[in-house]
Amino acid sequence: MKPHPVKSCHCLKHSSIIVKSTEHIISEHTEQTMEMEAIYENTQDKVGPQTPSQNPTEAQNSRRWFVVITVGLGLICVLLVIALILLYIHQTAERDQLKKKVKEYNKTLTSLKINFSHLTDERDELQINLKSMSERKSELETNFSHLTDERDELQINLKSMSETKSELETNFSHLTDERDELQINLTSMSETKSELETRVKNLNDALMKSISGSFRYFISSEEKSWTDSRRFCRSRGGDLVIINTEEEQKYISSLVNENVWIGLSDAEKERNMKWVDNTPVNKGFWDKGEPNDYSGNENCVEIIHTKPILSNWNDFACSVMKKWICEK
Ligand SMILES: [Ca+2]
Ligand SMILES: [Ca+2]
Ligand SMILES: [Ca+2]
Repeated sequence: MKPHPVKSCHCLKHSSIIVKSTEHIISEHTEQTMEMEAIYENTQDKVGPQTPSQNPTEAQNSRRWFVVITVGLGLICVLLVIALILLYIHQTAERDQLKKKVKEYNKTLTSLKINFSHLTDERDELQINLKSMSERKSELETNFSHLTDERDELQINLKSMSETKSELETNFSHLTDERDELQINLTSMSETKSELETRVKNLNDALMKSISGSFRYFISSEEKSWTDSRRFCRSRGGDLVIINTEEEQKYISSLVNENVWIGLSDAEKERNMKWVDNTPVNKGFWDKGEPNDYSGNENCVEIIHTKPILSNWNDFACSVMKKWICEK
């Protein structure tokens, strides 16, 4: 707070007026005194040395005036002192008030300094934060740039993959068409194969029928038990095939593409294999481990077409349906 200059000036102005008034009174009194002295001197000059015959009334009046003036001057001095004391008291109070205000100003100033220090610290902290945020911003901008580059690269890759996908889809479509075409061809070829197999079978049957009166070997196209197979061959003037030599074994093996019955069995006596003409087996072409009479129920012999041509015989259950070969 600033001191109150108007009030102070006002007080000083009053004091100055009082002093001036006092000076004026003193000045008037002095002039009056000087005038009286002059009158007194003139009187002395005119009258000469005072004599007892001087007018006592005038002397008494002069003394009375002197006393009055003196008393007035004394009163004025007393008033002046009182005014000075009051002025002193007033100024002292003002000074104390000003001191108090100065103290408050100092306190306020100290508080402002502290606040300023805090604000400075906060400003420094904010500057540090601003710097950190600027660095963070730069970092984020860099990351954003990298991400943008990666996004562009990914977009390029995506475009390339889309093109590849389209190309693959086109190829897939072509392959699908080719597959469908191949399936159609396969179906057609399967039908052709079935038709050709049927024709071959028919031709084989027709051939066998045409030579049934003088055939050497007959391979059936149907399946029967060993006994029924043999009955079929005998009904046509022959019997189930008898393999007498290795050459005949090779030839018969080359004719078949399925398992077939041959004219060999031990049905009459176990482990006494005999051909259908009751001749014993001179040389067998047995599969490994055969004949084994598995489960005690294998008395008729078959050729297994998947086995080697010189070791493909196997004894088997006679009731099983198989194709057969007749010999005449
Ligand atoms: Ca033979
Ligand atoms: Ca047997
Ligand atoms: Ca067997």
